[in-house]
Amino acid sequence: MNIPISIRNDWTIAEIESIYHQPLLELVYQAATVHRQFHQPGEVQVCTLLSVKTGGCPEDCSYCGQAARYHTGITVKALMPKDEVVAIAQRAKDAGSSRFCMAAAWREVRDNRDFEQILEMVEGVNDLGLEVCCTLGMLSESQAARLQQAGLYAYNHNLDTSKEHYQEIISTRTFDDRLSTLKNVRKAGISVCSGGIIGLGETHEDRIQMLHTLSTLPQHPESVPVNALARVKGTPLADLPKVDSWEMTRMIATARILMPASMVRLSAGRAEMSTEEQSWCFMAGANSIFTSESEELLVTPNPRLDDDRKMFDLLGLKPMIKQEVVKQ
Ligand code: SAM
Ligand code: DTB
Ligand code: SF4
Repeated sequence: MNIPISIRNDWTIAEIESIYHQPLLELVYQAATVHRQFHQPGEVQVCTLLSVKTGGCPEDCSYCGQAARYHTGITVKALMPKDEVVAIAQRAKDAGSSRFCMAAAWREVRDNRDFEQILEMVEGVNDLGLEVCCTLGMLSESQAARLQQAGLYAYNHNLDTSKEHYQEIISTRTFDDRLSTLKNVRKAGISVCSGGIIGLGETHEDRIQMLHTLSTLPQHPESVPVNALARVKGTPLADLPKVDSWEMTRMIATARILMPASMVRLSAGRAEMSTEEQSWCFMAGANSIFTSESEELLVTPNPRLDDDRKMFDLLGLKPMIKQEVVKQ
């Protein structure tokens, strides 16, 4: 395969298959080469993730520890006060983070007081000079526009898996619902963050299909999180095998080649990976991670901030400085 010199939105399934199934070292070499054409390889974006509303979600996503219907023993928390969130964002900025992502265990945004509170949080975090991101479930066109007006930089909304496998994992909404929220986000001029999860019992073909959907969107998502299933006791997927880190490497490398200008985020799964295993993902083109003050992603463990600092020092990585925000 030729190394792309341009960004393509017309990838075929056959092309993606031949990239994905290459011998691993060839694949990583190719991805690392593409990575160097589009990015500074020594820079990794540090995104701080905060769960601003935890648990009690009405959806049935079978991987999720926050779905009300599974008995996962997590502590349910109502929407956090704005000042508390802004104080955490300030500390994240002081610790070197350039993006702050607020997550809520909602099916969708509703036009109510909670949404007004989220809009105030977005304004407050934006005023600190951080890139503000939210992940709140489904959004209408008008809600996306209001978030953009409040200063939202990016919106995270994952496809999770292929269209075909989606219905095995979630029954309370459809793959097309996900795509229509992404459309609303894009239309509002908000940067799109969308990726998926591996380890949900999907086939290689499902992974390829999901990457095909992402990489043939009219515009690639600016960020692509690649999550390994974080197995949560009490959820239907709790007993699936742990994702092998080479699978993460392969997925990240393929995403890097298909969407060369996007940020590819090594997301859930880092707590169960060694520094060596994570290094392969960085070599394969991952250039973004999630950190959190609580050392939990949302309800599952994430590496300690101190351990990440040591890893950055060891690998000669530095946190990426915030990109200039271009209002559209
Ligand atoms: N409720 C909103 C939604 O589903 O869009 C926003 C928060 S939700 C926790 C955000 C994303 O986190 C999900 O789409 C999924 O990709 C990821 N996620 C949730 N639980 C996970 C798990 N146990 N392992 C890996 N990724 C997970
Ligand atoms: C994403 O792609 N990964 C993050 C974020 N977007 C919101 C969430 C991962 C959740 C991992 C399991 C948990 O802690 O609940
Ligand atoms: Fe709810 Fe989001 Fe978890 Fe699904 S992934 S159960 S929508 S919090």
